[in-house]
Amino acid sequence: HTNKRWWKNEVIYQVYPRSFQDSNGDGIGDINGITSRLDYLQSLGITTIWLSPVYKSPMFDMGYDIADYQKIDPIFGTMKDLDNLIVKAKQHGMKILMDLVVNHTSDQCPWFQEALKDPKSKYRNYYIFKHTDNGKAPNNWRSAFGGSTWSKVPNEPGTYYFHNFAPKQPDLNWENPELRQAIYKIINWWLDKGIAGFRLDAIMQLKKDQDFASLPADDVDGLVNGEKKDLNRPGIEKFLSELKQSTFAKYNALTIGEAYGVPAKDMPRYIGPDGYFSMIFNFDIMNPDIPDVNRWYIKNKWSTADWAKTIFDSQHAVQKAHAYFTNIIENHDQPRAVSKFIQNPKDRTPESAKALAAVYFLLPGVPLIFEGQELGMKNFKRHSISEFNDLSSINNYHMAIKNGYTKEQALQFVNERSRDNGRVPMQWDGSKYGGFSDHKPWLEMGNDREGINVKDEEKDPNSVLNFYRRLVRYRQNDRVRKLFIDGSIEQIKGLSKDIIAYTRTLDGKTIKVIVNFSNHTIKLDQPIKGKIELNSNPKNEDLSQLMPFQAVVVE
Ligand code: TEU
Ligand code: CA
Repeated sequence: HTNKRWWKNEVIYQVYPRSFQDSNGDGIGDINGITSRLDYLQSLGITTIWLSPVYKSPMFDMGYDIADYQKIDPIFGTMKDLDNLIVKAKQHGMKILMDLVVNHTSDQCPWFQEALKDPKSKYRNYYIFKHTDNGKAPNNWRSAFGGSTWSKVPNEPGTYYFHNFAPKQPDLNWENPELRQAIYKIINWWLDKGIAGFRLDAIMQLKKDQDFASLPADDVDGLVNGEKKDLNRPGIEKFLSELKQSTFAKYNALTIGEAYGVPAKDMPRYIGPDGYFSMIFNFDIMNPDIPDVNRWYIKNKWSTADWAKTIFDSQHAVQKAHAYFTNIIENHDQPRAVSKFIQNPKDRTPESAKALAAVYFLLPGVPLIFEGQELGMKNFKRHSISEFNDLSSINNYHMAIKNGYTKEQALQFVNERSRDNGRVPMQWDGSKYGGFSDHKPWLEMGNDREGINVKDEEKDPNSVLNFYRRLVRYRQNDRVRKLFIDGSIEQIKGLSKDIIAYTRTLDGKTIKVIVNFSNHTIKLDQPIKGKIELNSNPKNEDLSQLMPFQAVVVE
């Protein structure tokens, strides 16, 4: 790539491979399934596809527990299938981003198996082992999926290994230079295959405070959110810089950090023109409803105005750093956007799905669509905890009960926040298995497929899908694309507490994005002036008022 920040022009789509398209009738999505749907992604205007992990894995955390970084898990296909996908995607004008999970491996990874087998093995130093004399865990940090970050090493009394996530996901020891070199080698091997880059999983957690000191407990389990001691800690920048120089920089690869906890003042170093990553996701706007992303029973009260403030504050911070967000409203760890950001269940309609699309898609930076988001898919309500697959959901259910909530309340929290919500198979049509498979899918289909599926939405010019298509086509037009990527952003204030509105400006040209984020018609004191370029509700073109959830883009 001659242009250093070539990736600014991309529109990215996240595929959750298990749930996108099954090609061989086993009820599990796979790589050949993705290849068979490239025409669809092209019709949406996508230029880069990010694949959640397809590496060999026992799938305890659905592939985020990798047993072999250089093999494809047989449920997803073969390395040949992946090479074919890379080639076919290119023919469709699309690049492939892989998921890089190097904070931890699976406990089935040969490195960890060797480390367990022999305390003298060099692989012991690939992970974090500690011995205590009192038999208790080395500290009181809580792992992301509940319980201690420490698990006992079998047959070695008093010896523990560290895991930020599940016990079956031991953390790698980034303090060890040999481990780091081993990781870089794997990354370069992938980049040599011709992929465009990586999404970097849990990347801010590579550095742990080496004192491994306990902190005051913050919940009834006597533990404390471990992130206080292992998220964006001093010393991490040395790792990130070396990682970039040893790998991504040589290929001018696109990297998107899954980076919680980068403060505004650090952004120039992380994602400025010579930053460690190309971009980071904007998680600031993802969780208005909860203060701790791993404890769903603790709730925030929030309003449209609060959420809007987060959007504009975060965008100003990133612009000040001459940096870019990858803008998202969904991913595979999140509920469906319509079910989370639209607080009144009655308002969770195609109209509000389009309003959400308009709010985030035209922000500075690079937009990303998570599979099914473009259809307006919603959360799928489950009636018993046994219906959930996601380990984080099961942990949250039990934590809520420990905190004194009833089973019904606990189930409600989990339904609202479960990561399974985003993992329900893609709804290609209204048939029994949604066109996803001809076999019972690994996770139950949503029960609102009627109308919310690709086949039906393609026929309806006002569907959520066709609105996304228009949004992508409009934003990618040479006439305005640069403005949407690089233009400044200012909130338009004072229209109504229920309106989210902003201007985008570049070289004297200004475009307004105005969205009624409520279920009632809003009359405006001053009609909006200008030419309507996009309108989520073409029945109303009178810009002295906005219909419920109407979104307009005006030049
Ligand atoms: O997520 C990291 C992360 O921040 C999650 O722990 C997040 O807090 C949680 O999913 C919210 O419920 C990444 C992946 O996106 C996630 O799917 C993995 O489970 C996790 O890393 C471990 O690899
Ligand atoms: Ca399959």
